[in-house]
Amino acid sequence: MKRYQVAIIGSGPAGLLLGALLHKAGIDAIILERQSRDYVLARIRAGVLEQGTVGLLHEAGVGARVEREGLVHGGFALNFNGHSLRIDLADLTGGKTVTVYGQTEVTRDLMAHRDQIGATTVYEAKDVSLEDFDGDAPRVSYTKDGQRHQIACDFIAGCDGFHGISRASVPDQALSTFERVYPFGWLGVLADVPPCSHELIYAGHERGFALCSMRSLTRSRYYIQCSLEDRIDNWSDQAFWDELRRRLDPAAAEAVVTGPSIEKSIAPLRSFVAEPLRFGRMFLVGDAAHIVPPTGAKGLNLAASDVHYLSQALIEFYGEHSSAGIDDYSRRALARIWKAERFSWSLTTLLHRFDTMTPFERRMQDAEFAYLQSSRSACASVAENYVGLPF
Ligand code: FAS
Ligand code: PHB
Repeated sequence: MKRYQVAIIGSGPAGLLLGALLHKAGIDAIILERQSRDYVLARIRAGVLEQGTVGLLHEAGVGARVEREGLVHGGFALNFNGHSLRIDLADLTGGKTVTVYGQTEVTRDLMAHRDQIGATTVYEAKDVSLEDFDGDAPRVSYTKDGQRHQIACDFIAGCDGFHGISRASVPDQALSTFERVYPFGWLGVLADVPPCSHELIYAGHERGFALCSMRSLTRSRYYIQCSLEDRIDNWSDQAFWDELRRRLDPAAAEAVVTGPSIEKSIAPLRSFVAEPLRFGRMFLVGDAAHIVPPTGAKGLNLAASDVHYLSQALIEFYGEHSSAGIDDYSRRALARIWKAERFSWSLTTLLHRFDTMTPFERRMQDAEFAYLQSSRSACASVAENYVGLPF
């Protein structure tokens, strides 16, 4: 039976980044991924990286392209019923910024790096199962090209996302979960048109939320809040562009350049946390452990901070023969996870239209925005969360 020090389940950003950081420390890890490489790369997801995430890519030796091609943003705009408020990130956080660089590109860079270092990744690994992870000799089995394989390892990193096998392998009684499912989704469109603004615009409008983002100066990413019953077939490109413009302030609406969509998808929104994040020799990382509504641009960045904590803990275990880090992983990661959950939930509550909102709750949205308009401290709170709280 083949043996690896760490078996990583999932070749998304969490699994790939963990593999890169462990390799750099001389720790041998295999990645088992259910889908094909191309399937993983075809997913259009996050677009904003915190400085800490960019720092981890550099630490892993994968920072060159994001440095070259990433768009550094010093602020973003909040639009609320026609009023616009710029959150000056750099000014409010003593110079911190975010980098606009698609998750697809992060994944592409990490996959290319893994190829260069010759580390083992098994794509299209089917029916992965985790065995004896609550003992001292965990094993992972999977089927590849019809052949069943089994590997031995010291640790399992469950980086397999919200619908993965890792969290599902934990007995119900050993896990506590906390969830809020939002009564709406986001309809996202990717188009090769220049962005309508040089910075992101988060718009709260009585017709619903809208977000103007980008992937480059020639490729834009837009979202509008939609109902959970909506289907992408209900939305022609023209219908999307018209609705987007209705939800933006006049200047931004005027600046929107339309064009054919190259991707169109609807994502549900949920807040979710599983506790704890460690079960014997198995750890939950990234979306396997938590989900945030994308309003705060935290999903990918939270996966990165989990990886930071777990890679440090495993490096300490192998390098210093100390289990202090792995014993503390769950507590440390959850402390930052819950703060990001709070920020993502609060921004989602401020900017979206909830059919169930009472007139009082609608006034609370108005008052929250009015407070932001009148208070540097309130804006500083949004800014320090948006750029990413310290690891
Ligand atoms: P991922 O889900 O990316 O990766 C998990 C991997 O595990 C996948 O490749 C999957 O195929 C694999 N896997 C699953 N089950 C397996 C099994 N049994 N065996 C082997 N492999 C298995 N975040 C933002 O910050 N901003 C956004 O705008 C944003 N938009 C999103 C839109 C959508 C539709 C979704 C679903 C998420 C979005 N996110 C966004 C969050 C997203 O970016 C995640 O936070 C990020 O992908 C987390 O990375 P991972 O934890 O690696 O999980
Ligand atoms: C994106 O560009 O996909 C994006 C940016 C910021 C968010 C969510 C999504 O908050």
